[in-house]
Amino acid sequence: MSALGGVEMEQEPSNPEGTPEVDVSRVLVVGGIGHGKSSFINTVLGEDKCAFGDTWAVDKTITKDIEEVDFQRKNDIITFIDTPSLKTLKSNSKFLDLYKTGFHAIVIVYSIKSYIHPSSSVLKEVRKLFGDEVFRHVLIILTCEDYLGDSTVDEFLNANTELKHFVDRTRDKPVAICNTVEKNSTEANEQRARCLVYLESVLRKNEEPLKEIEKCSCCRKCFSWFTDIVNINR
Ligand SMILES: Nc1nc2c(ncn2[C@@H]2O[C@H](COP(=O)(O)OP(=O)(O)O)[C@@H](O)[C@H]2O)c(=O)[nH]1
Ligand SMILES: [Mg+2]
Repeated sequence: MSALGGVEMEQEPSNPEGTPEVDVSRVLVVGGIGHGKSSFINTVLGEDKCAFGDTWAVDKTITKDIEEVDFQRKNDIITFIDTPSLKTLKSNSKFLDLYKTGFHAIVIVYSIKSYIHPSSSVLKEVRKLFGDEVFRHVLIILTCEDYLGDSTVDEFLNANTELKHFVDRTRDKPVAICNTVEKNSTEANEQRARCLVYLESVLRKNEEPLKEIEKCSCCRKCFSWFTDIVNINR
């Protein structure tokens, strides 16, 4: 079964307890502190479920730990996974458990606001953590569109070469949004719809989630066989 929303099912499959199974897509949301990860989730949900706040000046995260927020739709559920600093994820047991199950999409939230901490280290961290497979699963959300002023998204990308190179390897264009528009306004509803169209495009292309590759459990043995062979040949 795909991780897609909006797909009409003729007959709903059921689990052993007889309750209908619902498609669940897990969407990991990462990015620098204060770039608007939690606010982005709230924008898509249309309500403030994730705590957010202005702490960029002191590099302190409002989101203290991984938080899963379900977005219940007609035919499926999108579980957004809000995160604190990306650097802490490698040692976060909750993250490591979720990574074993896999993520259907990874949203990198990158702020246009120029004086905020740049996200280039985040792009490096993301590649280090997930490898080049990540490009198939990434959607880049540019927050603080309200700070674009008289420039365009393309001009912003051209001025940020590292981000531009990263974007060139992803399958979809970045989506620029403003998280501070009034919830339920026409503009807010248009933004939600746009984010979901792009997110679904990533989900549709990836039936298999991006997950941690199991390490060979016999590595110690393999290594001892290898050293034996090397010693025999001496
Ligand atoms: N002007 C503006 N402020 C934003 C935008 N997105 C987030 N913010 C503000 O930036 C601050 C940090 O947002 P938050 O979602 O907590 O960032 P996180 O640390 O990445 O989760 C908050 O005060 C938000 O209101 C945006 O698109 N425009
Ligand atoms: Mg947050």
